[in-house]
Amino acid sequence: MRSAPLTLLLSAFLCASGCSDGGDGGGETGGAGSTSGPGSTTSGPGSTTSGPGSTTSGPGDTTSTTVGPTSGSGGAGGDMAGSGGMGGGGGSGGSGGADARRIPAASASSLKEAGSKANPPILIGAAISGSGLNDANYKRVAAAEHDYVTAENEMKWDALEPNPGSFNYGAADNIVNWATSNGMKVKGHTLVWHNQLPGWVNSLSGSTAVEQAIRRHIENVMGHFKSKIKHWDVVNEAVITNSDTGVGNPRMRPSVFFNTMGERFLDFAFQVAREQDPEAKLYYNDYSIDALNDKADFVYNMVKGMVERGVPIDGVGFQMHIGPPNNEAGGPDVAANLKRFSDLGLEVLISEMDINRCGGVVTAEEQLTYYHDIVAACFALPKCVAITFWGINDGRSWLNSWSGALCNGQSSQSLLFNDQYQKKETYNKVLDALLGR
Ligand code: 9MR
Repeated sequence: MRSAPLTLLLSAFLCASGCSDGGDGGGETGGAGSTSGPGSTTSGPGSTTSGPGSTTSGPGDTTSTTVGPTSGSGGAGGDMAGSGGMGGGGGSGGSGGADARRIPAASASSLKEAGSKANPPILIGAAISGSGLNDANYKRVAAAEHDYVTAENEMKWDALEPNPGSFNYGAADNIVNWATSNGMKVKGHTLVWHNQLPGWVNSLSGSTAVEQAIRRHIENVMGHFKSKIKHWDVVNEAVITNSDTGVGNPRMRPSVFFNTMGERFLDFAFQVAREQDPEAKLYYNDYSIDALNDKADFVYNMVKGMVERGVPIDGVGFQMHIGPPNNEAGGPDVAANLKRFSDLGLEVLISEMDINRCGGVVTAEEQLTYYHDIVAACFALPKCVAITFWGINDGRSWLNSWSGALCNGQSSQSLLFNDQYQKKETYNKVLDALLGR
């Protein structure tokens, strides 16, 4: 891995006023290997032949909000901004336009304070698990430092609709109610994903049955949470490459959705979501698209096509799982990559960040550099509206037991707090970046 902190910082700022697209990244050919992503137990054997293309149209409420710091009270895109609007700043935020910068707070004693006082504000999130909420220290740190929540597993299809048309909201409600009672916003994760699907969905045959299942699921789930959740990961991880690092032969991922409906399942899901809630922010979310590589290029073109067709997509989540089994993005490419998506008029989000130290692939020094510089790259873009970390403390990280993450039960040391919930040096680097230091 190459680290170039100065270059990245410069690049992040220069890119805020214009970087070229492209770059094909990568270079290595991916292994032939399995294409399982961070979580792919599924997908049919399916062909990788492309689907029948995309019909589209769409009621396209393309209110897609271009954000800009000049929007007076709005901040980063309508409801994305904290309830405080422009946070402590109160100013107009500069001259506006695509090249406008975010102005950092002068000081802050928590991550969420740094985020909410920036102008425009930026949400600071964490993946929250139901089991974590049984731990008082976990809850204390989560609420003190974050103002945005993603349920780690409790809002996936298998959890919410284990049998056709039969919905279980108990575990998800617990997290959502805890978040809202602590003044935190919630992002629903995730409506249409090949993984953590109940068996009955994978057994559906024919595009009509799959369309009906998608529609019922989205309408019911978004309807249930309508008053509390205004941000949704509508489609998750629809693209694969030969390697989970985002390199080699990018293509649509075989799944019950793609295999029956073709690529138009994406447009369809976003259109149904928009019909269900005209005000919600609707996101596409994926891993190993963090820097300039084969997968990021493919997703860029896919999303660009959706925007051009008027599909109601509001933004893209860059999961930012850095280190095994995912990409090792850490350089200036992250800034350039986020910038090109933002230039499509979309919001961008860092949606699941962690940096895995297992296997020694990422050194301690590189981890600190990456935490700082990647957060700084997002912060430099007014349309980067949220940064979510995938967990609170190292001891509970999904990576510790994930095959491919090289941890084998040891701590991935991947997050901002240690097992005693003390702040790590990684925390200080993130706070520095949020304060423009
Ligand atoms: O962190 C989640 C872990 O507990 C689950 O076992 C896993 C199963 O797929 O999903 C993890 O979260 C994933 C997220 O929902 C989507 N992006 C990749 C995340 C890490 O695998």
